[in-house]
Amino acid sequence: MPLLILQLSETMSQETDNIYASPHQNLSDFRFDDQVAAVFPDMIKRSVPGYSHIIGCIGILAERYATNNSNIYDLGSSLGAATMSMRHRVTAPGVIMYAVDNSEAMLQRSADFLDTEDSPIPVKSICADIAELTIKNCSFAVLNFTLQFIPLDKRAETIQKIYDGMNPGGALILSEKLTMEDPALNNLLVDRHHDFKRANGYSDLEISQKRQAIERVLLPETAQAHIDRLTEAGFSTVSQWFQSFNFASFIAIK
Ligand code: GEK
Repeated sequence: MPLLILQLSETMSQETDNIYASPHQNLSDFRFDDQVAAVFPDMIKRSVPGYSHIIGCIGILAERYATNNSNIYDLGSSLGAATMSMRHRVTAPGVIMYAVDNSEAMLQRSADFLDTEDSPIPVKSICADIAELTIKNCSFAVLNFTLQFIPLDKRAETIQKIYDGMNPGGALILSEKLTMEDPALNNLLVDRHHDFKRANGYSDLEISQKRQAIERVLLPETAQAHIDRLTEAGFSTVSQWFQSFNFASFIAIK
């Protein structure tokens, strides 16, 4: 295992996700509450193909784009895996990192474990809706599987705000679950994603209950919809740099 991923797995909680292992009579919508925060590292690694790879690459990209005395934003930071990856790689002096999430449960745990790290880069944890956040003097921003939880009608203004608060030459990493325009390809990739979850130990019951709980909360869009929105906001270079099944990541450079 690469050193960074090894460190992240060792530092974060090792609790196994079995939230949907037994039948739920009344399935409520998925929420980032304390129960989810407690098992989050296990849940995301077993559910999102390529997650650990993307986290490692976010650190490498942040190192390239961070400029002296600028701000870096991890938007929807959960337990701070991307923040930690960036903190391990960024060398530009005077950088301040902002870990932003609207789940108190996530942010509390993330602050606890980022505090245990010895680093010259300060991290400010902010409990806020990223659609309401002020972004300024930004050299690098991360939306790693977060925009998909923002209501569709708030996504354009959220991306616009990031663009407006970014310095020229800065970059945004946007990772998302996708829906494919071609229905046959979409079914193929959705099924392979479920195979990926089965291969990681989730039962058919867990997969179907999680799917039901999350379908009104996580609203995926096509790759083209993301590319169009980033381009309309003003980013001059927009490119998809990663995909595994129906999970992808984009880079947008101002
Ligand atoms: C990682 N980026 O480990 N404002 C702020 N936070 C939000 C909002 C919002 N409006 N909506 C959702 N969130 C992380 C993984 S998880 C992805 C991101 C997943 C937060 C939510 O509380 C959760 O912590 C995160 O976005 C999404 O690299 O679970 O699939």
